[in-house]
Amino acid sequence: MNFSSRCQSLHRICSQHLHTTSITGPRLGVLGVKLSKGQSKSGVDNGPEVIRSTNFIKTLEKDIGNVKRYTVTDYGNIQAHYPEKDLIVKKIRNPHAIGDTCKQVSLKVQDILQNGDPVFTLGGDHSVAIGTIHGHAQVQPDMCLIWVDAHADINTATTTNSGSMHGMVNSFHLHELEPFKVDLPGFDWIKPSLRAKDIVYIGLRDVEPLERLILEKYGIRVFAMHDVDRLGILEVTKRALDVVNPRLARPIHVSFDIDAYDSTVAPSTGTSGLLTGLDLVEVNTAIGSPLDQQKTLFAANQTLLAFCGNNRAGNLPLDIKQELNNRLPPCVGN
Ligand SMILES: [Mn+2]
Repeated sequence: MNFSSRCQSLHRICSQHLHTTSITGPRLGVLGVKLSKGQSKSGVDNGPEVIRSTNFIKTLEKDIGNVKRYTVTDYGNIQAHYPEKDLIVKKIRNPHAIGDTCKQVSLKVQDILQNGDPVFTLGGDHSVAIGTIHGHAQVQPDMCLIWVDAHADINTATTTNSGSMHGMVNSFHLHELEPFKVDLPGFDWIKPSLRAKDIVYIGLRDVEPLERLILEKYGIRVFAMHDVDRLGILEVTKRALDVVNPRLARPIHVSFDIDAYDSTVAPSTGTSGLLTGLDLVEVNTAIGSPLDQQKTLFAANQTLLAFCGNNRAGNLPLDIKQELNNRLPPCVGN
């Protein structure tokens, strides 16, 4: 099974627990965030454009067979706000820019959710999730977080080696790490909104020693890449949901770093109705050969569609009963 059909299986499992059918189909809000200073490479701020260029919105609105056609609202982009002189505080780079931008992101995510649309946020680097998750939690305080990534992104301002804020996102969200908070310019607005039990990781394969310490000390559950290899992504996803959302009663935020994909394994997850926030981040087509770029964009496109229930093995037509009755001969031998 390819990763996309695995997502589809999960979508189906979750759909059985929910009433999902409606004539107009589900709604979806798309938001781009052109933020790149949470890490050091340029190009990732073009993520929203290049991901949109894969036409996933058009596909969701028109082409996915029996998966209900989505009503998509594109809320445009949030431009990063870069103060003229940013500070390096305790070796943290560009905190002011990231703090100010993520505040805008949080407020926009709140607006969109209150408008009734789940939010798919296109990064930008992973620091955008400081804003998306905060915003999501303000509107749906009982949400849980599934973090799909090669990295844990849970460094605090004191444990970080690189000083890059895309590796510190979850330390802003966890109550347990509040005592380690360092005052950074641009971050006076943020308060933790999750507990360690509300977050689960999938796909880790590059975790720093002090991050490992944080994960173990607070009992944060991790399904590393070797668990995905051993158990398969569908089983891992079921178990991960069982950790944070055993009755499938809580809204879900998935934060998906494209670097979770490696050459052999492509983890993903998907639900219907419960998934009210998704980030797709770190897509940087300024890196790699044209073929690398094409592959990355294809992965980005298929990931977004899979989270909406698309199956690369094919989707049955809309209104399947009528189609079968009208167009197909009866099945012989039954
Ligand atoms: Mn990340």
